Amino acid sequence: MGELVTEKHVKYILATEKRKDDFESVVMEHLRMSGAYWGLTTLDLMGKLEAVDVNEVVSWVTSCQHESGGFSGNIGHDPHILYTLSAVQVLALFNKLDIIDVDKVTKYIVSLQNEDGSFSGDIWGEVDTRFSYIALCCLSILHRLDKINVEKAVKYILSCKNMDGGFGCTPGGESHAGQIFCCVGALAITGSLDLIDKDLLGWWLCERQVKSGGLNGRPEKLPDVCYSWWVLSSLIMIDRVHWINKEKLTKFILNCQDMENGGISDRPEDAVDIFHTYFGVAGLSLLEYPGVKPIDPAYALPVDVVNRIFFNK
Ligand code: GRG
Ligand code: ZN
Repeated sequence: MGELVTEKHVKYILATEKRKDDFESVVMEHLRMSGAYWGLTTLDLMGKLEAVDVNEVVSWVTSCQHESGGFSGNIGHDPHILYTLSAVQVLALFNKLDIIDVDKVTKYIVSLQNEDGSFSGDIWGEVDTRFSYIALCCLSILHRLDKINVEKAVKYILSCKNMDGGFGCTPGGESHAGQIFCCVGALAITGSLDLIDKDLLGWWLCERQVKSGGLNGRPEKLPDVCYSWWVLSSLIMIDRVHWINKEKLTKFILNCQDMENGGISDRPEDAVDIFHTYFGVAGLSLLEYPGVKPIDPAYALPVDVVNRIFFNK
């Protein structure tokens, strides 16, 4: 196992941001806004955000905003709450939130809340606790949480809680670490973490660590670097991170690096991608790996960015 090869990862990310015609970029076309958030947040965590052209990124983000107030994954695509959060997060990284019409974005998110407190992802109506997290996170960053019914939003999230302590995507849905991050994050943002049975959920989460040190997303599944984020951030928010072996997890993530060309994969020897590169570095940040900036487990942004948003520091 080697160290974190920061310079190689920086090179890999910068090249990914520029590529337009290979397989990965074609697959990424419609979700480029999230790709930008993953890549840029990773650069920031490694202290290398200045390597990108701020104006170029910001003007592209702006051109993805629609009349409804929502953002799309790329120019010419339809708006979705997923890309609206990514756009707001990218602007937050660059301290450029003042260039957007906050009321317009707020109106878009408010329009997606349903009578039962849940949120749809876009006008087509799919409901998922992912969208509850995104709505709450986005409005909180924009200081507009008071514009939705937070009490109902929290009630809906609690209706997705299972007997095992975990959460699913809708009521009765199987517990999955990704959905758990969304529900715990949403409860953290709304100051409702006291509504969670922390020991029960902490037990389910720490059982995600397998022999290799990696974490899986559900019982009997393979470990995957992205769960270093979904599981670890949740454990931190409920104050149970000491229930896993941090050293073994650090080693697992470092073993998933492409030591030659940069980038991190889902598990050792697999092909790297920008998504797992982000979750690997973000995971190392939560593990307090030296040289990586701390990340906020609820907002998924560097702590200094979150402090700037809420404390004007
Ligand atoms: C700002 C970090 C951040 C997130 C925004 C999009 C979102 C909010 C959250 C997604 C949460 C989620 C459901 C993550 C899971 C992603 C994933 C790896 C799904 C794969 O599921 P399976 O069943 O894989 O294909 P397993 O690992 O179970 O075999
Ligand atoms: Zn994964």
